[in-house]
Amino acid sequence: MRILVLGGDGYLGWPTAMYFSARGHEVGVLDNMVKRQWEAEVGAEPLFPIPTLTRRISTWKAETGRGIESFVVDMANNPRGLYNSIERFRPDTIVHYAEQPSAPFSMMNRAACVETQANNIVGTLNLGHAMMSLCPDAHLIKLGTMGEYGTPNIDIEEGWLEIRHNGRSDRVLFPKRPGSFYHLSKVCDSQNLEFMCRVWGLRVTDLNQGVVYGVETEETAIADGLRTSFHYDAVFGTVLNRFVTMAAIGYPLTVYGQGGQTRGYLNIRDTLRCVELAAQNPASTGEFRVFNQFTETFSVADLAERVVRIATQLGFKVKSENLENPRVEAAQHRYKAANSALLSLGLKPHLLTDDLIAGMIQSVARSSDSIDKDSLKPNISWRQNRP
Ligand code: USQ
Repeated sequence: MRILVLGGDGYLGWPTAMYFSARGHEVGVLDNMVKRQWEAEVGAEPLFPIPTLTRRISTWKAETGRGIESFVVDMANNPRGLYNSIERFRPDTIVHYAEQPSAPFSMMNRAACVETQANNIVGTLNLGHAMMSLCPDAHLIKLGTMGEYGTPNIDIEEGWLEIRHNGRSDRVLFPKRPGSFYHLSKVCDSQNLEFMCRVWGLRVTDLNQGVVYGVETEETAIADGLRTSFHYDAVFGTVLNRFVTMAAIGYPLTVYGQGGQTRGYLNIRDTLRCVELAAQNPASTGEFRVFNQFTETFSVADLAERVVRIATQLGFKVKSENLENPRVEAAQHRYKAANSALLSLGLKPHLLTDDLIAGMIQSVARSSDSIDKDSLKPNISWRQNRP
């Protein structure tokens, strides 16, 4: 396949690019590097220093002999650049991660909210138009989020819902109730892409992904210079990555509220396999297909309890603390979400074992000197409204 990875400099984009390259596909990456700027704006530093994209691509070439083509383009603000890149690379598969990925960032203030939605929604609109003009048969694999659904009081299906109303039935997009301006941007993307499939006949797989954890993939382990950005700060770090970091330095684990929030989770290695499964089994012409991409569900309190127990066994001194929840989210709720589509395509999940948590804590502990404790404290409230 000729695979173009949009957002190829990011936490998931870079490992995805290497994963496909290692398996003999022609890979291109496109990124505008703005994530590094957003990180600088909020004072977030990844746990390990991350070389530039160009440097990582040359390390990859030196280690494996395989090339990755790169395009530095802002998809939202430079549609011409996007069209040119697609015209030059001629992808048959496009994997789209090129979005602002943090819920807290999107809730920080008006400017960050607008930037999140403009970047994500306009970028995706530009992409759909470029595909329609230049490669209408290519398969788009779009990273959505389980957070599009929110926490409804009914079972969550994979994107679509059969409904009966006043004696009639129909199949509609599952009703969405997202929990941040970021999650809401992905809902808009889903609606726009479904429209493009229905009206233009594009082929799209929307991967509604849960919370990703993990530091290492087969390819990042090849050399230090190939590592991906691991964030633990309160803006860009996801909850389990944060908890293992806190455990590694004896910082009380920051459980928001009582920790009753349940979410779907998956290992970063499974993210790559899920994207591969979607690419190998593309959506049909005109199909807007949705897969729920997570392997297990946990409450925040369960995760904190496990990390504290395992860290204590390893000899770390650690506890968890219940903070007033800076977010507006249900404290206790139902969470029953379908996730059978990727399993039936052959996904063999890497489940969250105690050994894996122990390995993550030990791996982070090796870099504990560079952890910035101040960035662990949550300081963005969902209730604020700053200009
Ligand atoms: N939480 C804590 N303590 C923390 C951090 C988070 O209790 O220190 C709680 C949050 O309140 C939330 C849960 O943990 O209930 C998950 O938070 P998160 O920051 O790990 O994940 P979230 O904001 O939902 O976003 C992350 C990624 C996003 C992706 C999403 C998948 O940043 O890109 O779309 O996970 S999902 O959650 O399924 O929507």
